Amino acid sequence: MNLEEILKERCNKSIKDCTNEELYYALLEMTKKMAKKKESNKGKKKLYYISAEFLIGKLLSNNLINLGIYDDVKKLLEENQKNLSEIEEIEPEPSLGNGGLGRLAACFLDSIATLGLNGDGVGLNYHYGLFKQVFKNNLQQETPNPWMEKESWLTKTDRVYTISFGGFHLKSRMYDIDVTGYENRTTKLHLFDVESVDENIVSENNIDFDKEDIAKNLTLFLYPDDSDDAGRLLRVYQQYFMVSSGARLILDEVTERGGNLHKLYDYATIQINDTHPTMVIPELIRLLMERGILMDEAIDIVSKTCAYTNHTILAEALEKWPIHYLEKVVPQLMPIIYELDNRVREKYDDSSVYIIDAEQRVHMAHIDIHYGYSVNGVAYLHTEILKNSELNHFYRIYQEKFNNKTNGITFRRWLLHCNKELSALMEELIGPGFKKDAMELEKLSDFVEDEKVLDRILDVKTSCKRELKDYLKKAQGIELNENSIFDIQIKRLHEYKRQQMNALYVILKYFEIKEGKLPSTPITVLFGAKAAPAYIIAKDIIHLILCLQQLIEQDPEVSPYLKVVMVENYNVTLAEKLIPAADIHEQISLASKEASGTSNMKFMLNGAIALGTMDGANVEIADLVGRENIYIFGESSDEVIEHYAKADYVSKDFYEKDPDIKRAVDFIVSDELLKIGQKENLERLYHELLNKDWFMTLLDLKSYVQEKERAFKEYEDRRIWAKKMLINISKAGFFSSDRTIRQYNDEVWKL
Ligand code: 26Q
Repeated sequence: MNLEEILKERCNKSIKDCTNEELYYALLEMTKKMAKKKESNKGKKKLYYISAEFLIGKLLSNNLINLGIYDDVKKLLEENQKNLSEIEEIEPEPSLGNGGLGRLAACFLDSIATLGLNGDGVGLNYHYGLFKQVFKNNLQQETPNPWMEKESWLTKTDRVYTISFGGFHLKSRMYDIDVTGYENRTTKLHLFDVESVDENIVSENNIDFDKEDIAKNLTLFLYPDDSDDAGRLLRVYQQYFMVSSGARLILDEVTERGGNLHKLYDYATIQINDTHPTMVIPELIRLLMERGILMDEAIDIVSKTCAYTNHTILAEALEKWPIHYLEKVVPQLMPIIYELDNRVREKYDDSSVYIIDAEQRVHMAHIDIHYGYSVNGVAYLHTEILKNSELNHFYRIYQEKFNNKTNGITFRRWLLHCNKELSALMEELIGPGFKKDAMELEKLSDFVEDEKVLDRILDVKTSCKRELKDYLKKAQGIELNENSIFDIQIKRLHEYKRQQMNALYVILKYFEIKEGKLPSTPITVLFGAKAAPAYIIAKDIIHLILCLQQLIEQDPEVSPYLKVVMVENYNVTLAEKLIPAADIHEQISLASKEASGTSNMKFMLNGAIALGTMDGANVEIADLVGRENIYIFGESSDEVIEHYAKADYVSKDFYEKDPDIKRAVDFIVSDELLKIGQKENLERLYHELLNKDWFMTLLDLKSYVQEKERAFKEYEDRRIWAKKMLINISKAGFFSSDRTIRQYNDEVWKL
């Protein structure tokens, strides 16, 4: 199949005469056909990576790279005066995830395919991904984000199931997306959808819809990672729909392959991505019993088949469903859940490990830990905290189940695709081997004293900054100065991630500039973040940042030296443009709260230097690059955990004893800002910081400011900085998701 033939059939035109849109759909068709022809692994045992989110991002360019035809296609288009980057713009981004957890699942599929493992993804086909963010009056508004068009990466299959809920049934159909591996096999992402879904109940500029009409709405929306009560019930419907469809698929495939359900674990292993798919455990037990297996054995079989990954220690993020929700949505599972709980109660005299608590809530993680064979955290520190504090009572019972799998990222998307210039330079220096074996990046350390190489690395960075500048100018009307320092914080808006601390730094810098203390190099602080629609304080923080952006923009005394930019609708596509352009990346979560982080790895790979706390995978990055090649500040996770235990952190004390902190916090409700922003939002945020500050912003503010100033100062010696960049890149190999997946396979899945 070649492009010309496809175009002839589709619109009877030559490449030259086609619009970019016609070319995009032809390339989509061509790529889909090529991916379908690829082999997949048909080994005896298969992994099912089941996840409520797969944040796959745009697929065209990545698929062309993985199929090994990117350069040829680009050349062919160029010969016909067409530009592949412009064609890529046509593709809508499938935003089928909130952030890290969903993006991780997508990176994992890429690595599973690249390593040629027998493993598929199982999830839901949301018609609207995560909401689209628009700014109006310096406030976030949410609008629907459709991504499915007449033609998309989805292929409709014949697999249909009837899924029963309390009082009604729904028909489920499976759609597939082929996931290409780098110059290797493909695997599949199976996304289930309700046949009766109805997009007509969604209006164009509002994400409210009839939450009661489950048959029409079940797969319409992906839930933001924090939600109101009406939404929560629908989330249970979504979860059960996903796991019941998935469980049947698994049992059917095992049977089709001639497998023996009594030995299900020899044919299948199920990785449960956080607690969202936990109901797969009771559902599989139920289905096995329906097929004649007795309860004892069914529980035993399933316990040897399922493995659980934990992505958070935030208590409020651990799912606990009220029993009456489950009684209403999935009454058929309740006898099994009661039985699972009873068995725990008979064996252990510790109410903290019960499945059903005294308030009649079902703790989903507890089901996973008791009735799965593996429990893993997503970075070294995170797993240690799980073992020693958060899940300590479980660790004492099941030491052998606990293991760490430090997250990783696919280098295909986060280097080869998003930073072609850097990738070409690497190839010139150390050959192409790093594309398949990321550890080969270590060879770059031979060049740390080579001034020519160091200068070229700086040139590549400037070129990426220029590219971002051009893009943001065109797409969002934003003006950037490529000769300023690009200091970037991109991630979901959460108080624990402390975007508010970065904003307070901006305020302090604004004061300094007003007082005539000018930075040697201008500074651009870039943010990208969506707040869950019901997360009030998170939205107030966005408001503060947008107000600061406007204040500084309008002030000719300050704007030449300092710029604040919050990009609109931060998503994977924007990340691919922002990350290569970063000089400094902010990883400033309150220590112990960020399980891993994965953007930290992407930035490192693209030659940016972290400014961060000793949290999540930052700890491992610091170990690898050494303290002279990273900027670390703030209290340790042990210290923070102790503050919580003793309840001895009082933000007002920090505010009162330090005049700089006081002045910065007071500025949130100053006349200058109130003229620009909304009194209600700014005052609420001010009071929150002063009286609650649950994530201890003021605790680390001083050391943060100090370390950031040190970073800016060291930036001035360009060669020394370039050396830090090169060392960061050379040590990034460990964070390839190929390594992570190999470890999962060797230690957990054993495919
Ligand atoms: C729960 C209940 C109701 C509605 C939504 C949710 C929900 C949805 C998504 C809860 C959590 C999430 C996503 C969590 C997440 O992205 N966690 C991140 O996972 C990354 C991959 O392991 C880590 O790197 C991050 O540190 C972690 O925050």
